[in-house]
Amino acid sequence: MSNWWKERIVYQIYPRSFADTNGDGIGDIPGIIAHLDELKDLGVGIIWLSPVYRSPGADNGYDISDYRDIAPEFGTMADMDALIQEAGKRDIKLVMDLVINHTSDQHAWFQSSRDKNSPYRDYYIWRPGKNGGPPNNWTSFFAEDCWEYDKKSGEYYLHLFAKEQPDLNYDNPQVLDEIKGIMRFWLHKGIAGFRCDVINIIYKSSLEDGKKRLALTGSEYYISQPGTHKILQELRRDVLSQYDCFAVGETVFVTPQMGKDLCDKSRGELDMIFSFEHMETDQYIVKWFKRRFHAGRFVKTIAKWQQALEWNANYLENHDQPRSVSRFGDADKYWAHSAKMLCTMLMTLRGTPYVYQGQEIGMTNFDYTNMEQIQDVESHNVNKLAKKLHIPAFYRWRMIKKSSRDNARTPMQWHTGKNAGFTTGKPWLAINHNYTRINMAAQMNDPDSVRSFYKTMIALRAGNDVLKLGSFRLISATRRLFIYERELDGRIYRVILSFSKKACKAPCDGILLLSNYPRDTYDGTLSPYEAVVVDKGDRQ
Ligand code: TEU
Ligand code: CA
Repeated sequence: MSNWWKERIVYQIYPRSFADTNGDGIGDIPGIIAHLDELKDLGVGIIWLSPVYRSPGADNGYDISDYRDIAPEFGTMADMDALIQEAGKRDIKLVMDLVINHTSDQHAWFQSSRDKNSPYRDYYIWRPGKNGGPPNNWTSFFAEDCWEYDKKSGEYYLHLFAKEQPDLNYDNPQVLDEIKGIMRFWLHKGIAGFRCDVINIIYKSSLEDGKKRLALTGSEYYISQPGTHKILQELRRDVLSQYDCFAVGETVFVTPQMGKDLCDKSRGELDMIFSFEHMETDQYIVKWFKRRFHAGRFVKTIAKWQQALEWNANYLENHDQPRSVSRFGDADKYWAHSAKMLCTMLMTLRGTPYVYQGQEIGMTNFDYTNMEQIQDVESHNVNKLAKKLHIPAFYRWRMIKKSSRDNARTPMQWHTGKNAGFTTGKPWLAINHNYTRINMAAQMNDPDSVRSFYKTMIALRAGNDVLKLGSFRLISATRRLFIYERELDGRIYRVILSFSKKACKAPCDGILLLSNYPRDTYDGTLSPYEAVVVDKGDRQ
């Protein structure tokens, strides 16, 4: 089987915010089908679809109540089958989100497990309280306690995310059998793999008290445990290896060594992982305490992962992160140039590039002014917690505005018409007012647009083995410049990226392959946020 997932680029769709076809204000599967031609035109080879399974939506689909059904707001199973088929016709593969650390509390398994005598009791992690409180001192990802007391059973259940997301118990072999069945169900339908949600924390090796931490007390007992490796090997052996598919893991708090282990070919666990270290370079410990973006810290971290892993899942955005142009570029004066520079980096690093919906038109962070406009459960929990800690309202809003996941979840900006063309109804989450300036229609036919640049870069990578398969060599990573080379069979390309608002010097001989400014040759001086790729020819 070929490694087609190394050759293609992935486009992530967050269905709720993509395109609404029935006027209920929520994006849906028919909306995705309606835009497949645009994705094909962009050069997309794989779609990663954020969850569309049946779900009460406490965490926008990351709380699944039926893994074999589609949430009615997104459509029907017939719509889903049509999507797989229509994408297939265009040679676009579909990857589903596999959320198996937890289910929804509305899942039939969980509802049944609330009864102590149920055969499903052991599907989840139930424990009696200790000294009148929860079973241990762990804390959750979403700024809550991670144990919820259930009156009906007189015990607590573990939830590392929201209380509507109880964690599954992987000490019970039946749970893994269920997961295998679900995976086969979707692979049979013709999907091409999975993006595995928080996959490196699924196995909990102990439930004792953890070392007190500012965030995630208890995490030493669940981050990348041997039990998780065992599960992943079993899923590969019994399921993934039977299909032409790939698995990318979302892995939190991974070190390069953990990443290497998870992607080690001889162990056969995952094909690649999303790591987070580069996304954490503009924060202190937790993302709510943002520090000033420092390009040097950022690109040094990217280079470190490029060097450590044989193959990376490269990304600058997803549905949990603020928009990259607002965060790592300049959303004002150099909006287009910095968006194109970031695109150049994404498409020329070694690994599979992931583009998040809207990134290809340079969508920016939201322009909200208050908490009422926010939908995300995580933001609301953090607000509640900060309020309890007597943090003043203006400061809470400042924290949330910068880091809220809703920054990336505002609806797609398709054109200048009503609601940016996203819906004819009331959008579930407010649309950014800048849609009259930043939208797909305006960029589709403008050869100088951010989207056209993405299209060019994707095509360049697709037809170029040096960019696809060449080795990575770091030349320099400073607060202004990120310079590296890709080499294959002696052919060398040098990529020079400026993160500076001023002109910078970086001499290099060779033939200019491309720049995000209009120029025919490279004279060694970069304009603000300029990106150039220089073909240095064959090594002598
Ligand atoms: O995210 C896991 C995760 O750890 C974070 O990125 C998290 O969303 C949070 O922002 C930390 O501050 C995955 C999904 O991508 C996310 O949407 C889900 O909410 C979460 O798992 C639970 O399923
Ligand atoms: Ca809809």
